[in-house]
Amino acid sequence: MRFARIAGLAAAAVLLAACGSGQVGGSGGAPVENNKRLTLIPGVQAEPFYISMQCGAQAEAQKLGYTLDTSAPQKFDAALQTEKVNALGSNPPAALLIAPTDDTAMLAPIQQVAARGVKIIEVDTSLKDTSVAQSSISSDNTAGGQLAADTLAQLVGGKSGSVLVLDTIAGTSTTNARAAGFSEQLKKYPNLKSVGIQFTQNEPGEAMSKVTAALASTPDLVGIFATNLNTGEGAAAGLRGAGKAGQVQLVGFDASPSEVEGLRNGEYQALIAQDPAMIGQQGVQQAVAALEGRPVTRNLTAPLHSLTKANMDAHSQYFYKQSC
Ligand code: T6T
Repeated sequence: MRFARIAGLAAAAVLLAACGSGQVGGSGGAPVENNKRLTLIPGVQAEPFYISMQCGAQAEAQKLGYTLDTSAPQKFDAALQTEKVNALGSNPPAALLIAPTDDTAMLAPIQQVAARGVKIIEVDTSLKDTSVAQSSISSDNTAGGQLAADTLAQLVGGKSGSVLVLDTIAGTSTTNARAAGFSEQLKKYPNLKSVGIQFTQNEPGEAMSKVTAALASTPDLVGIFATNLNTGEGAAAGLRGAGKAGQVQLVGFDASPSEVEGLRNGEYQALIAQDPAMIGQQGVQQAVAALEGRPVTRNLTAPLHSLTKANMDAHSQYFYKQSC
């Protein structure tokens, strides 16, 4: 039984916000008095990770006397997310909490909103360009990938074999960092050989096909690291379909209801759970600090939690929600 907790890292920098209380948002950068509106644009709608984030953000906004509305794209896709950003229009919120779906393609639309005086807070994913956001809150995804590699190596034990990594889309800062952290850490285990990182477009169906193909082409496959809930759900389905669930060790990321069920029934051997509600809560706190002229922390790291079948019921507070 193992329960690992990666504590939040300290602030990298402190910025002093330029504006006074709730005084931003308006076309052409014109201040709008008493703008107490916050908007959350997550990566995709109706996904337990972002629902949990929204729950944390909403509760905190209410506590601090702000409103928070959520505008989510139908798919995890930069073009669809850009439409949501552009739709903020000429009467934008005072601050935008956003999970950029692409670390480069989302720069221009977010910059345009920032140019109108809207405070930008990155939640979960981030842009490569660090000059636009006042604050970024996420898990330590590299460390999460490393933890997944150590966990998988422990599960496999002394056996030799191949390991597959399922990433989502190139340009997704979080899952790309998890895959890289995992691959680097795996080098510490000479009995385990990586067969590479495969992209799945964040589609469970694609992840399932990759696993089915890997099982056919790699008879010594001993483990899979799925970098998020969609890749995990696809991997679990692929293993189940081939009758290999529980034989090939599956370490997933996140803790969606389906993943939690899979952990209980032996399809996953471990899950690295994030704390999306805390990411949302801290995102709102940073937004409000920026709006009210208080110090803002440039980078905040939310904790990760390693769940196994043995410890999961004692840590059910880390399971993601379907509704608040
Ligand atoms: O793993 C989360 C999130 O951290 C990542 O950036 C994208 O995928 C999820 O939303 C889960 O599907």
